[in-house]
Amino acid sequence: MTLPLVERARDAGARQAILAPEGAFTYAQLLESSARAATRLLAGRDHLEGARVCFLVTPGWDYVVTQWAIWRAGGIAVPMAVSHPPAELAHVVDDTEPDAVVASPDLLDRVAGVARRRGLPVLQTPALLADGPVQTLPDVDREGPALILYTSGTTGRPKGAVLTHANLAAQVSSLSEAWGWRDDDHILLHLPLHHVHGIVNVLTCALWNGALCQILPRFRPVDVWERLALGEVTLYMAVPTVYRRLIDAWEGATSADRDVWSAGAAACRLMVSGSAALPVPTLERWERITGHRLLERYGMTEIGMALSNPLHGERRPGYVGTPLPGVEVRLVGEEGVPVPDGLPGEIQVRGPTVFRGYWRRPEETAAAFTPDGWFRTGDVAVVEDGACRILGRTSVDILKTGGEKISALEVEDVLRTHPAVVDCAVVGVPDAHWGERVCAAVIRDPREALDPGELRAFARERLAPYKVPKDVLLVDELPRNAMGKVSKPAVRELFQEVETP
Ligand code: MLC
Ligand code: AMP
Repeated sequence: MTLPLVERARDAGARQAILAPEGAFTYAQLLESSARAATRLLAGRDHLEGARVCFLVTPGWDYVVTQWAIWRAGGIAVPMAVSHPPAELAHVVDDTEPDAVVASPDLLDRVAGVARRRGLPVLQTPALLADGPVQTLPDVDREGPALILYTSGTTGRPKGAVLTHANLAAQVSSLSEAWGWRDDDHILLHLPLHHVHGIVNVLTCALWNGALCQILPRFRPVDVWERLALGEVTLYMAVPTVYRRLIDAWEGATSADRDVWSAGAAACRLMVSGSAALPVPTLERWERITGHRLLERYGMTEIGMALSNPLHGERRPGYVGTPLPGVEVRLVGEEGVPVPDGLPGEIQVRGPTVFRGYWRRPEETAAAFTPDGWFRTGDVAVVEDGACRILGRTSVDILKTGGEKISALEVEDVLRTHPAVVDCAVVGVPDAHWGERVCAAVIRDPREALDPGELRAFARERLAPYKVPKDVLLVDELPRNAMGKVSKPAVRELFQEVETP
């Protein structure tokens, strides 16, 4: 059958869909261009039959057309991060075993090597989007996989979370209802387009609703303020670090700019924060500057969004609200039974928004669910006066920095491959700017020289930039508990805590 997203785009026809560095485009143009690109991807076949297509494309029109083309051809879209070095991209390509790789010309170098080693064709976006014939496109199974998003877990390298078309439809329907999406909405998008936040909450929600999505290729605070200042943007969504940077930029601006920026932002109908805990001082400063009380919500790659403060009604600072429409949420204690209000429990989620499983990892998928089908998030929360407050995570080895999830163990594994590193421990240290700052305590081989800057450069070649420890401390030994296990809380104390001003 035709995907509901595509059906709905037909209804939106002449409306503007995308405003991007490449220009302004209607829904009709999106349908036409993605049909042409789908035909190219099919290369004479009737259906991609769930073949993976990895794409490394600069956020903008080309990105959207590529993603829709993969879906319309019956493939699984695997968006890759434009900030990642070749080693991280190679992991995604090796793990998904795609049929083809699509790349923007200026990003081609990063994936050309792995594609060549695997004998994969690389299509560049100008060729993919060029004029050409359109064939009859296949029926796409709504229950079939649509998207693989890579996410860090406690063990090993990042895993691919498989979301079906039905998952995506359930997620966008839920958010559309909860946040009152309309076809005259206009949203600004600068979040990375390899995560659920940017892809689902912003881009796909906009296109599902016949709204306009304005894409900035990267985040620059002044660019965002200048767009908001025009008073045309109705919706804005970002992570707490972004709000913090926007506040800093506003505070550094002239009073004339401040007035125009604040007035424009006030014209927005809704501003949302998520992907990490929103510090109450950030919420309060943003409210003073723009008049908006940020709507904080809670989600995860594997489940989309689960909890949200209300569109209308009280948004309590420090709380993430109540379950979204169609999402079942419960808090479960250590004994595996739901806890009453007021007691902490792990957030578990069930329903049509929850992903199908990790790509080709049946054991990890099985371990992520309870026997009766609830997804274990690993986040701990408490219900107080009817709303959820997030207390933390069950694992000290999962960090969040600037909205990006990181496995401390993955970073440690990479650091240990450096010839001068005997052992190390990676921790997240509370940080006013990043939420948590990635820090590494390292034991050096006394026979080898090791400069922290050089170790960071070593890590930068192998890991996404946000995984590279910001602070590296050389130590003689790592603090251990009575069992001889490294004590992460004690490691954290080795790093000076940065005070929130
Ligand atoms: C960049 N850097 C980071 C970082 N992003 N360091 C720690 N954490 C991050 N998130 C590093 C860069 O490598 C660089 O290091 C230095 O910080 C400055 O880089 P920058 O170029 O100025 O950063 P910028 O591009 O502005 O990125 C910051 C950011 C970005 C906050 C805008 O990280 C971002 O867009 N984050 C959002 C991620 C997101 O969408 N998460 C949603 C996941 S889904 P150096 O050493 O070179 O100076 C999810 C589910 C849900 O969580 O609920 O939504
Ligand atoms: P990811 O795996 O990148 O999708 O990140 C999901 C994680 O982000 C969740 O498991 C939470 O730990 C965290 N998170 C998302 N939203 C919030 C929020 N509003 N408050 C606190 N943590 C959040």
